[in-house]
Amino acid sequence: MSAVIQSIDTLLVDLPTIRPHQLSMTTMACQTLVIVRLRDSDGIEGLGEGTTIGGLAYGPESPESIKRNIDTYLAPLLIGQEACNVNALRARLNRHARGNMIAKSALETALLDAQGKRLGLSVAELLGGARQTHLPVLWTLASGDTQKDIDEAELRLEQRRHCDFKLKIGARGVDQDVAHVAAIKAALGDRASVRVDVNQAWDETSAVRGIHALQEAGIELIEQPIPAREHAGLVRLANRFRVPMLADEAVQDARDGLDLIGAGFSGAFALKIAKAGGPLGAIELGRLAQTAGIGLYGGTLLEGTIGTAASLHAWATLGEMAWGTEMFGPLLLKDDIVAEPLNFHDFGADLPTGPGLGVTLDEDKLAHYSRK
Ligand code: MUC
Ligand code: MG
Repeated sequence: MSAVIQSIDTLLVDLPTIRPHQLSMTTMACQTLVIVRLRDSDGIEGLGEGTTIGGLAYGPESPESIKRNIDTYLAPLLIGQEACNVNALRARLNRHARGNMIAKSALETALLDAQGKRLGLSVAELLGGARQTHLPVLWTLASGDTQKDIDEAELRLEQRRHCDFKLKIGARGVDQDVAHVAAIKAALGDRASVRVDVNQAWDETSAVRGIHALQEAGIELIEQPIPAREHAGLVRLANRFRVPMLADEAVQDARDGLDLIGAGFSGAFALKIAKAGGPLGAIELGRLAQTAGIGLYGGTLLEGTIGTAASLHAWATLGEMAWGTEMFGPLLLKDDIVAEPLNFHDFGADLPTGPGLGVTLDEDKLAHYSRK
């Protein structure tokens, strides 16, 4: 079987969110998807997607830089190459281009989608096989208003859509944030697991004060309380508190994972295809964590359906994750660009069935939401 990569097109797709999504670094009213359409000489098309949060608010790649860097540098490295060997193509991208992990993730997703379609296998099957077909999915409460967040959580519980909630904090003072989180936990009680994501907003002293109060309030997991590069501080916090720490921005890929494990970190790692340059790198980090006894969490960079499906296929190969997943991205968006949305029910999402990602585009919607 052989095919050559013929063309790679990228599109910026702007989709409004269902409500403002308030995070420590920005408030989102819209999400921009960078959609990749890769076509091979045998007529097969692979789909990929890259997203970030709030332009340059979250990290060094913006939707516009992802598109430009794929168009100018990364696509030319792939065009004309044999399409079937994703490992070799991934190595080629990494050899010739540094960083740009979200752009690489979008391309790797498209390569896997195309190869799965070619072989008649789902991406999870291509990656060795799924160990779960319905994955737990939490919901993020980030309206910025305590009562609205409680009402939203009650609705999600009633719909049996989510029973785990992550609260985005760090935009306000520590005491205000703690009061907000404690009020939500008190309202939901034992009916829901409540976790927080500080998105690097605290220094270590504030973190000690904040985490102590959050632990007392019954919060179950503390995500990235301090800046990404402060590995030693994160290890100190993990050793100091009973409530576990979840490393997110601190652990991009297996290299970071090894550093944290070597420094004595205990707790959990958030895997994201966008951080690790695609599903293969995220699985490498996942396997390392499993070997070291670190809990797993399937993370999102608020991808739409294509990136979310790619992540679900990757997480499914890892077996049960101690902290479930947050693959709710498509539910935060007012509309979708795929023909059949993912199926969210009973506190989780079904793994789409193949071939490839198991996702097809709605061409009218894609045209409607694409940036002109
Ligand atoms: C992050 O930092 O975890 C995940 C959920 C959400 O609302 O933002 C993301 C990114
Ligand atoms: Mg996070």
